[in-house]
Amino acid sequence: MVELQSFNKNEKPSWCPGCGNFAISLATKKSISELNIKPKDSVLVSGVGCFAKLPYWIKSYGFVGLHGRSLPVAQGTKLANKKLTVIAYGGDGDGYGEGGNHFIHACRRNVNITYLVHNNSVFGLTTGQYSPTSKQGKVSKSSPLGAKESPLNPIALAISSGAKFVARGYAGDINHLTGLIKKAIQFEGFAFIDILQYCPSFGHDIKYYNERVYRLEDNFHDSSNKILALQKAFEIEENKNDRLAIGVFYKSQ
Ligand SMILES: Cc1ncc(C[n+]2csc(CCOP(=O)(O)OP(=O)(O)O)c2C)c(N)n1
Ligand SMILES: [Mg+2]
Repeated sequence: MVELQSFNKNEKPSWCPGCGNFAISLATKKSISELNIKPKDSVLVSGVGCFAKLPYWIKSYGFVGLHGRSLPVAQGTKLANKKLTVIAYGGDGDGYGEGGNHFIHACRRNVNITYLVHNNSVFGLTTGQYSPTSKQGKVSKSSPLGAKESPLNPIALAISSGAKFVARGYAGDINHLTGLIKKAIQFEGFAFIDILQYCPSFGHDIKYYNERVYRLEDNFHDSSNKILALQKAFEIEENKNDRLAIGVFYKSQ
């Protein structure tokens, strides 16, 4: 039995009070310990952003790399030692902007790692510029007249790029997120989870997400059907009530 406490460190995280990163960090520790994986057998790899500090504060092996480049390091780590549990972390800016190309090809390549993207819809560390997942019209320091681009759809992009485990989690539902991360780690191949993350300083608050998030599991979604999964993925662009589904959209093995 591996205790959750064995992943704890003494240093206190420097994230803002109320940041969704605390919940994602806890869900990571819960998932790994509940799967009986020891700190010495786990490697957490990140890039650059607020999210990217996560490996500092979890007792395991860790690598904080370049902006948008966690995936090449994580895939290389796994290829060098297949016994390790490797989790790569991205931000919506880091992973979908700067690292977008790595994301597409990691989906195709299907190396057996887990990829968690902390999606707060802003460049948080650089104080709130609009990001690839910000809504059209978002007013920010870098888009004073409103963002012109339409937002990227990470779930649809992953499915159409060949990923075989594609899910969306929510930082405000730690038990559900822990369940998803455990499934992703157990999946034999590249497993991707886009995680909705509240950002009290620059993005949406927890209330915004609580009003919109619902569980796919409660809606009889068939995650083995790629077309249905894509249809669900596009719901975010079409639904008027702004509902945000969480759960496994697509899984094929
Ligand atoms: C190549 C490169 N470009 C830009 C930056 C500046 N930079 C540092 S953090 C960051 C934003 C990160 O945003 P995101 O990935 O969404 O993570 P968050 O801070 O929101 O967790 C940027 C643009 C950098 N460090 N390196
Ligand atoms: Mg971000």
